[in-house]
Amino acid sequence: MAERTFVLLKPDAVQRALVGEVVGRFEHRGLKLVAMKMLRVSRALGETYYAEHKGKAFFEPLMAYITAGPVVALVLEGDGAVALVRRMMGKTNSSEAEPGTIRGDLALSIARNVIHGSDSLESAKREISLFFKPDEIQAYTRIDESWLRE
Ligand code: IDP
Ligand code: MG
Repeated sequence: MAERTFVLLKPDAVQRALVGEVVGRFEHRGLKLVAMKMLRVSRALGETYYAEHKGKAFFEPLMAYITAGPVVALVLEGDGAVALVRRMMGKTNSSEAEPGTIRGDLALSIARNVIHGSDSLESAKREISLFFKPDEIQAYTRIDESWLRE
């Protein structure tokens, strides 16, 4: 199976109408969209999802942000998907993210940075299972797949 990664378009992405722009970048790069849903992150889900940041100074603002409005969760599939999505996202601190990256083109601050993407294969597995049931992930062949690699 091709590598899978988890992406969350955060509440600012939805409010700023950036969902199509960001999903389009992944589609155009060749990553396959295999799951997508809009939902509201509850406090409980937010705490589990961001457990690694519990106790940090920005944890409470982060909880307020991530639960503030609807989000869009995605699973993307492709060769090296985890690292590729991280590179396409750019640095956490959007004011330092390179132009051409999602954060570098679409955001200005470290706190409101549009997108989350898994930072490792292990995180991807954990995050996908937090947001999706196995039967919500689609298996299909994209019509351009034979053109994406030699
Ligand atoms: P990442 O999203 O690039 O993986 P993490 O360090 O895992 O970055 O932080 C998770 C999220 O917490 C960030 O995307 C951002 O929304 C928020 N965050 C991280 N560091 C800060 C900070 O110093 N101030 C405010 N928010 C932060
Ligand atoms: Mg992270």
